[in-house]
Amino acid sequence: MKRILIINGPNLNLLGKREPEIYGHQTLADLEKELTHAFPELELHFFQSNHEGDLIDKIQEQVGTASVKGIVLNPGAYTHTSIALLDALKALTIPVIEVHLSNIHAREEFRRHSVTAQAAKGIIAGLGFDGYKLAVRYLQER
Ligand code: CA2
Repeated sequence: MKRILIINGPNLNLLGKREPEIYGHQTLADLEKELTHAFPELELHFFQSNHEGDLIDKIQEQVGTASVKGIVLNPGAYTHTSIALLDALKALTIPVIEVHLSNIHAREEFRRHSVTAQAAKGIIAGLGFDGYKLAVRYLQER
């Protein structure tokens, strides 16, 4: 069975609990439920951390193993700052799709640049949970 890893970065554990006007009313648990329901034929693994080093460790676990076919990554605010995360992503040979719930290009200036996108196969921003579904679908079909 095809295994896909979905990684969410800092503060995404707060989804649905604050700032619903930007991130909606649904929680991270809702996202995981929706994806699991939408892709019964896939083995989806979920990981969320507020810590840069833990995210890097999780990415490094995938280096040199063929067990995961691809990663859907929302790096949260590390998107805009983390060269360490970028370096970890560059060591991967599997595809990474970067996803953002909000349209980062329509927000504050500091959110318009993604440091990590350089290592991504593609990026999806602004489509909420649908962005994760499209990313998983892409990894499933490629
Ligand atoms: O739009 C996205 O998915 C972001 O990656 C979300 C990050 C933000 O820093 C990025 O610029 C864009 C923030 C994570 C969610 O933060 C929350 C804070 C309070 C309540 C709910 C979510």
